Amino acid sequence: PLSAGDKANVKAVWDHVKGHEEAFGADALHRCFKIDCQTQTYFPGKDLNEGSAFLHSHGKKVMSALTNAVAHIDDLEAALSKLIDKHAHDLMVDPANFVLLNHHILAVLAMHLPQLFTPANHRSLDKFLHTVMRCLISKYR
Ligand code: ZNH
Repeated sequence: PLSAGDKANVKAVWDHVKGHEEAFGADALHRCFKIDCQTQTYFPGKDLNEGSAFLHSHGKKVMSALTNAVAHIDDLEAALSKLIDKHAHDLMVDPANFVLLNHHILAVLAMHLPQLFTPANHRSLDKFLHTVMRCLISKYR
């Protein structure tokens, strides 16, 4: 579980993510599709090339969902409830793909916010993304 210190670390980093959801999200998705090609299979017919309108709009949605999760970090299940249902019932994304995307989100944060990417913040961000993933897959069966 996230400690009070983890929550403070995540909030401190996310203050610097706010306003960059689209750019950071597009970068993370681009890396995910390029490096872990199997994740592309969930997006048939979408333009997944660097800089595409889809990468930007979907990247913004994913990162903005995380911004909202950080704002409600004490009540993640409520904050994510719509997305929990959508991922469990409509999308059925294999949990392994969340691990992959989380990794690329961390890489993007490390590159864009290097001074904030201390070992302690890295660990808290990793725990946070893992907790979000656990939530999003909690209704799978
Ligand atoms: Zn997901 C969708 C978030 C992961 C796949 N997503 C989505 C959305 C959001 C999200 C916000 C939108 C919704 C609406 O519109 O309603 N995701 C998210 C997050 C995460 C995720 C936060 C983590 C962190 N996903 C994921 C993965 C995958 C996915 C990993 C695979 C690979 N999603 C998806 C899809 C979709 C989504 C397919 C749909 C899209 C379209 O159609 O547009």
